[in-house]
Amino acid sequence: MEKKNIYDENKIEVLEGIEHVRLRPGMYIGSTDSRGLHHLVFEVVDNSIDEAMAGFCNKIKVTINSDNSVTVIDDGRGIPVKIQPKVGKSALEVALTMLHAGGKFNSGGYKVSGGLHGVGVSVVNALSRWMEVEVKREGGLFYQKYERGKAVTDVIRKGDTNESGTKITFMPDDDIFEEMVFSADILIQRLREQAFLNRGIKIEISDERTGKSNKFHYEGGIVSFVQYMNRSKDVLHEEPVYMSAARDDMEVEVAMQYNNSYMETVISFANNINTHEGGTHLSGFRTALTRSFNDYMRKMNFLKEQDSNLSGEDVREGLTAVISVKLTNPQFEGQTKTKLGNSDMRGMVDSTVGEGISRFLEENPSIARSIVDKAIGAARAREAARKARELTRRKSALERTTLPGKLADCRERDPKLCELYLVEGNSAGGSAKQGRDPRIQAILPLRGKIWNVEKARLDRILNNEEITSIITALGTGIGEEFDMEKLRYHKIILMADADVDGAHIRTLLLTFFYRYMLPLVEAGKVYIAQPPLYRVVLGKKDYYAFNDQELQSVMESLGKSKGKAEIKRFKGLGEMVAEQLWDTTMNPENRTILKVKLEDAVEADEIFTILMGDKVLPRREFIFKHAAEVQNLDI
Ligand code: 0RA
Repeated sequence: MEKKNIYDENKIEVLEGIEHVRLRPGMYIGSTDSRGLHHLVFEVVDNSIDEAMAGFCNKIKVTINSDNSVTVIDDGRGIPVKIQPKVGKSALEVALTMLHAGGKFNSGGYKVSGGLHGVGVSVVNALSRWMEVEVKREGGLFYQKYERGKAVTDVIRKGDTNESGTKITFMPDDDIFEEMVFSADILIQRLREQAFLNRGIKIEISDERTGKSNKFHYEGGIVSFVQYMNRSKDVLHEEPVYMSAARDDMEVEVAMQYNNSYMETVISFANNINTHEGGTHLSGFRTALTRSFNDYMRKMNFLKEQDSNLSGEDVREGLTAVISVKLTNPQFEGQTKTKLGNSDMRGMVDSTVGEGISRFLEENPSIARSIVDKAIGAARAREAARKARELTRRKSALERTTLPGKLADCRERDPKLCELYLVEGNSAGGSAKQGRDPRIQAILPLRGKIWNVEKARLDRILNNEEITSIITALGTGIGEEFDMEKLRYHKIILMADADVDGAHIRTLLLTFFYRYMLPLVEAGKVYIAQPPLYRVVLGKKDYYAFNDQELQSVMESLGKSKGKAEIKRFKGLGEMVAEQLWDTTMNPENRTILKVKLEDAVEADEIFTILMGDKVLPRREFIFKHAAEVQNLDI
């Protein structure tokens, strides 16, 4: 109520803390599902662990009671009970009923803030149907009960005791939680982890519903943690490497051990919170590990001058490690607020791990040798895997079944009636799309200079987008997997300009068909379109000629009027409008198409091999030999 007055004075309208927690539980504990339910237990346990970190508590007992309430008992100093003069209430009641008021003001420990942790027991109280607290302190046993976050009794002194500690029992409120049943396994997992992270602490969990109980106590701390994670693995060295440092208000602890698997298991914590998203401490660890190994390997000549450094992944293969840091003002960032942001921590971990690993490698040459061998093996395997991936990627591109976006398909579904035009150049592709018979003719435009980028190796062009789109459009697959039954068009017509680029494309495509789709060529399904070379315009009439000889006969046939005729030479397909292209080159009624014979393909392959092969001599010879025939051979 006092709090409300303060807010009123400041004219800020807010709900009183407890009410707000019940109205928006997600803001305080993340969710109201099973995750949120278990978070309640961890929140209470965290307080006991803080007490342990401060050096006042060494035993924590968690009980899942038969009625599904949970009890957490510790042997710490006990929550203070004295009346707080400012509020006129027991410190215990303030801690349990006012938001944040009970916060973590323990002396020796590190204040936990950020994330969903450290919201305080008052939040757990607010989300509980009822809660009972017993405090042993200052010679007495004190008790108070709450319902939905509000005190329903005074703080009662129930008796005398010489002991100290806190016992909290709570029943989650089923108005709030969708899931009400506690999982012993979830609690066990987390409590074991906390026992590893806080060396020496004794944590017991018992489940009254089943009568089972577990005790966790590890004098080895995170070294035990690493051994536990590696318990069913073959390790490369018996003792984990342990490194630690403390300065100012920061503490760093790292334990690591290699096993002979290929897994990397590196987990990091800041103030006992699992930093799933990593952060500065993890990146400091990784940098130092990679650097130390590479330095050592250079020094020992495991890496020669010409060898490149091992990657971080290589040196982490088979590594199990725990990084645990403690600091006063942790910054938690990232999607789930589990990424440590404090930049000081990077250097602190880097120097601790750098020194620690270097010393370990120097002092344990035979272990060092086995780890180094493993890392070198990892580097080789990674290179092999990369190559294999490249191959599969190539394969999957070839096996792709969705038709290429650039393909203007025909409507007819009977392959025997269908034709596919492979058209050089986008503008010609556009005219062809407009001019075609869309019922039976499909158009696939191809970029002009497919092969200049691909130089030398034909198998490399299988990664070429133009080539893969041809493969998917045809539907047959290639090489040994070629299947004529799946052919989607029974005429494949190459349509390219009558210039050098056009000749290149034809050579490339014929070579491709010859090497990867030979049955297609043998079955006579590949054709070459014959666009006209000349257009003769006389008044409103157009005549086309496909070569010089034809031009001559066209002119002769015009007789006397040939003086008025205008002769135009087509430089490329792109110069023709859609209608002209249809009339001269695509209309099945009057076009000429040349069937590609096997010999044509063989010749193309030879030309290709010489032009594109990496052997310089035959290529130069070829160019000299054909210099007279071919001009502007821009290769
Ligand atoms: C505030 C001050 C002190 C102890 C605690 C809180 C405390 C809280 C919890 C919650 C569960 N177990 C706990 N144990 C201790 C110590 C004040 C002092 O004695 O100087």
